[in-house]
Amino acid sequence: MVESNGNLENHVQIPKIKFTKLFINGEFVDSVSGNTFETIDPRNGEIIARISEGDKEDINLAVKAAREAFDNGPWPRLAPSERRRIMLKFADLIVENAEEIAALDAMDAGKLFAPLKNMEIPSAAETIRYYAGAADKIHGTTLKMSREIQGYTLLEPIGVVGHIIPWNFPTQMFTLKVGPALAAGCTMIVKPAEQTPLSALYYAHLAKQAGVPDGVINVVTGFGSTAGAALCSHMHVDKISFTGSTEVGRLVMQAAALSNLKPVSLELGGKSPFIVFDDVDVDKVAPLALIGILYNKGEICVAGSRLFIQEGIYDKFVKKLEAMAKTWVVGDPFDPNSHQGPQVDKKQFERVLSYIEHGKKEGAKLLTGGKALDRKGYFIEPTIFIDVEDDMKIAKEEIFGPVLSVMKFKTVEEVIKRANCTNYGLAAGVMTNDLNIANTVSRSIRAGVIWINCYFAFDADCPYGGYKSSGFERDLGMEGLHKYLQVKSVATPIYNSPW
Ligand code: TXE
Repeated sequence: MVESNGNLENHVQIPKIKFTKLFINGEFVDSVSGNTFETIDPRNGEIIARISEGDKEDINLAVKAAREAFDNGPWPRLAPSERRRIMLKFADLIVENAEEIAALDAMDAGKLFAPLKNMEIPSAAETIRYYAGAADKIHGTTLKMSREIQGYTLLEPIGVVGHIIPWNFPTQMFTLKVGPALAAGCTMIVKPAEQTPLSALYYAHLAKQAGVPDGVINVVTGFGSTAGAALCSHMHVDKISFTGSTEVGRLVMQAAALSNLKPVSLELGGKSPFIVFDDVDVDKVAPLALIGILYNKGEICVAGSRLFIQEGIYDKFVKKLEAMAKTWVVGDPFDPNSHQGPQVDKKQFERVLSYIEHGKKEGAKLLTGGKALDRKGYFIEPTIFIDVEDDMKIAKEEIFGPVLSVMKFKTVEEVIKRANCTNYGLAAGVMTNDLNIANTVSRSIRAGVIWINCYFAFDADCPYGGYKSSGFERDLGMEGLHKYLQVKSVATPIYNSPW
């Protein structure tokens, strides 16, 4: 690992923070209590800004605004092509402001500035465009129920949606939830993660500028156990779309069940297997395996955190990983040389370090890394454990950091069994040139996304989500739209039809 200490001021202008208040009914407002909380820069632990702390009363106000906008406002009643036009404008504004938004997410979440600006934010705008294109293609079906009865289905917006989003991809999470809900004609309240409130407030401002009517998108910043919980148990919220931890996913479902039985969709944690067979080109696949765990400093639900390598290439592959990890640059996310920034906050930083300690104690062999960087901020060395056993804590639990567990296997049957031996089921990677093995493993792994000879292949059109404790329902693709729609069946008699 190499540490970067580049001179950052030459690279990027750090923006002034413009939006720090709740966004309710088209206005930036203080929280009812007047309370604020600090959002912290993980590069140094310093305060970036104080943000309004929304609580139950603010959620009530936001839901009231969203309810009114849904029940009586223009958005669900607009011609779909008009919704499309406004959404396309919103996407254009995102692209125009990509540099500023990238700087906000980089500062708030410790994410690398360059990939944010050049890839993640443009792709988030594409997600809005994808759903803008879908807005006027939401069709029901016609049903010939019998000679005497004609039927059809209407796809209607589900209503007021609560989106609860995490901190690891503040931009992507905002757009992949807000985009389809807007296209469907819903109104919504977004509760961003307390660690990363900045870009969500910025997006609210851009959406207003694009012409999204007041009350359609509301953003309530604040904590999960207060604002988030109030949203989930609100009687006038029609749906919750949640991305976060499996533990909180359970609470979300419980709150939904105990209030108005609103449907929920959950995208939760993962412990995804990255499986490498003997026949691959090690020089090509090893970099993919490394990126599979270290992208976004391991703070990604689909991280390939369990690396299974077939015995014939195990030693060679491990050597290659070690060599690459030595040149991996950890440092300031604004430095274009950095490959990895700091963990999002002190809590996650300590959590990851405690898993590393567990790995050492459990007897896994440390190949690289294993500690924090000796500097301010929440930086952790890229850490690779080899000779990991399936039942070790580091092989079973989601670490959500730059920590890889490497395991050796012999046969296809064995690796399928071991890969599936987890409560999670979000993603898997299968690296082989043998088509039959690739197809067999893909069919056999109980996970929502399988990548064959690639990893992190995302697209707005490609649904993703989990099996088992990784959650249910899908984000992205047309599946990601349909969860914001209700199906209404309408039937009517036809008299004297000869057909
Ligand atoms: O998640 P939380 P945390 C996993 C990852 C990580 C761990 C803990 O393993 O290390 O979860 O992260 C809101 N009612 N993932 O503690 O608490 C909260 O305010 C309603 C995987 O940050 O689940 C935030 O907006 N909402 C994941 C969101 O839930 C509540 C991404 C996520 O926070 C709430 C993040 C409550 N009672 C963490 N409590 C992924 N799938 O990508 C909290 N929240």
